[in-house]
Amino acid sequence: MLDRRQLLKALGSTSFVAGAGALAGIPLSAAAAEMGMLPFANGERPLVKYPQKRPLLRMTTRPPQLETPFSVFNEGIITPNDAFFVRYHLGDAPPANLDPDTYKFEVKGKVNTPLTISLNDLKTQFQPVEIVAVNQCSGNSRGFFEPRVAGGQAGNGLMGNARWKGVPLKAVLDKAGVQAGAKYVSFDGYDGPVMPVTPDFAKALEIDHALDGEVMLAYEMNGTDIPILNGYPIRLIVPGYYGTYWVKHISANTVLDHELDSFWMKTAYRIPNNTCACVPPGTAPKSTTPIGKFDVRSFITSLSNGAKVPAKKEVVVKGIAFDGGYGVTEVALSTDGGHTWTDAKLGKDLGKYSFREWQTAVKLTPGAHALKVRAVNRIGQSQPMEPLWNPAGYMRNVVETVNVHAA
Ligand SMILES: Nc1nc2c(c(=O)[nH]1)N[C@H]1C(S)=C(S)[C@@H](COP(=O)(O)O)O[C@H]1N2
Ligand SMILES: [Mo]
Repeated sequence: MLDRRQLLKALGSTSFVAGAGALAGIPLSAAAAEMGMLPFANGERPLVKYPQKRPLLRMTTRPPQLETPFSVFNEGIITPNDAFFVRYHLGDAPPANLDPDTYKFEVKGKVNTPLTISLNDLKTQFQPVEIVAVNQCSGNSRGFFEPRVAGGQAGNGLMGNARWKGVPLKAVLDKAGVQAGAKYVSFDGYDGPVMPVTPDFAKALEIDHALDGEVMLAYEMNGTDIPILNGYPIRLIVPGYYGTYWVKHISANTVLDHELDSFWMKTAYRIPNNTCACVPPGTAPKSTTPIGKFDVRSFITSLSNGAKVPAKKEVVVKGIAFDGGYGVTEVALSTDGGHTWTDAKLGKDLGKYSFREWQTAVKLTPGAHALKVRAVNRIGQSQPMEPLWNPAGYMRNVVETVNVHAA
């Protein structure tokens, strides 16, 4: 096993691959030889093994950005830490010097008592809570956009579901004493840009959201330390909201009496300001608003496109569904391209922010079948049959199709 300090050193070095490759037991160059294929033009990605990770589909090298191979989602509804996707914006990530003994973050701004909290303080001075919640990048599935759009060309693997343990942000803010007139809380992490002109990554939530008791400063993921690449030692959990708000390696929480004037709030991560968050393909929205909660999604995980299945025999089809936290109440499967639908059986409920497993048995006549899956949540939101489009390639949630051949 690698020592944590060695890992931190390797991950923090500017030449990540060289640094990590120098560590004993990580056959980086050998693992990188294998290729994965995402189902769109230019979808070839090397499967690369990073520290604390199994081989994942590498999107970029600096910063490391890794996509989860889709087959992982058929292994169970909790995504293992070593398979969880990795997304960063800035070249200098992950940060160096994440020493658990000296790590601390600040609580400042419009508070009565500014605080500096160490990792040990967070673990020992507050009551811990747990929640199972999906983290999904706004640009998950961007590679499927037609016409194509700029940004990380991801398949469906920029999502994952984990059990997070930590302290409600509310408990920490209450201890500092939020002052009257507070409107937002902004979050900063220890990673930074390589060039001073690049805007640092910072995000903000409205004060009521930050104080809802669910937003969490997490220090454990699936019963163990959060992997370095997923925000060690402390990251923000914003259940139901896109990953952009889930700031990693938290360095400061700042209570503001005004909107955060950051590139990452004002320019990036905005969606068309309408109910579908969409515009006609190739056009620009008239006005935009910050991205918020997940829309409803569902996937078949047990069969992949082009699969051969036995005809006239029961085949169990299974998959996952999730939404922005109202809870999935219904999943239906079609074996005839969406003409008729059969309700699937929902699996164990790990909470309204978790993946929900579903399954149903089908019998197929010999020949080609387009299997489609569609979920509905507690407030009746569902998925469109045709993909919606927006210029940033966010929030894809079309009814997915898996083409199989029964014989
Ligand atoms: N410090 C920091 N936190 C960050 C980011 C970042 O670049 N720096 N990217 C965000 C984005 S856009 C996403 S989708 C999630 C991804 O979380 P993961 O890498 O643990 O999967 O982290 C978020 N938190
Ligand atoms: Mo993201």
